[in-house]
Amino acid sequence: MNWDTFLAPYAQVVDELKVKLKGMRQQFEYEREQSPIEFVTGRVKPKTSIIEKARRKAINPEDMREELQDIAGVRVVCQFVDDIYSVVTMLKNRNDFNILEEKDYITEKKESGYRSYHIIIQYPVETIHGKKMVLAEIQIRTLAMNFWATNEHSLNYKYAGKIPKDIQARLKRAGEAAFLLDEEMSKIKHEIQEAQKIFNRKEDQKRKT
Ligand code: 0O2
Repeated sequence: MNWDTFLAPYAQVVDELKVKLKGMRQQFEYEREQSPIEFVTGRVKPKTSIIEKARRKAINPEDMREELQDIAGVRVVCQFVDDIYSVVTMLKNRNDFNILEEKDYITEKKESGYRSYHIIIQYPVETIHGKKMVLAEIQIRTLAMNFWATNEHSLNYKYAGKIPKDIQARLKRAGEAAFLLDEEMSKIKHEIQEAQKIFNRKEDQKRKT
């Protein structure tokens, strides 16, 4: 298989989605409204990870496009938990892709302690051979959930998926602490947003003078 040709439409989806989601954030800024989106990242799954995942899930190479949903992955990071659901609603109202599946790992966290909201979409990409429908995964999570997931991902890499039991237990406790942090911050969301508005106005004035 020619990997460059295989991955090209995925790279295009990631680039296009990043532009669109960052654009949503900018629109909130232009309209002087608090954006539910803090930042957006994206990546195409590396070849070795695709091969490893296909092997682990016993997927035939010719079925990879249909069976592997996260070759193209975009991550939306939010300040507060309810921002996640605002982003989900905004994504559902868009007409430029179809939503195939939603996974709410926030109300139902994973066994590892992982929390995040996943949306699997089917995204139309214009290629030189015509339109191609490409699967992509959008992960939406808070800064605290992202901090936890990034650390857990590093540990999984270090221990090749077999994190020692004592570290696993600590990670679970850290996951609960991160969620408690999210809940506490949600309770003072309006205070924080008021403060951020005042700060932004001051910064704006400084730039103009
Ligand atoms: P990477 O390196 O991020 O690309 P499966 O891999 O079978 O568990 P499935 O069915 O493909 O999962 O879908 P799921 O559960 O929605 O997970 C897809 C992606 O979500 C993962 O991709 C991770 O990015 C993230 N994720 C899911 N569970 C966990 C977790 O317990 N910890 C962390 N840190 N991330 C998680 P990949 O391919 O695993 O990895």
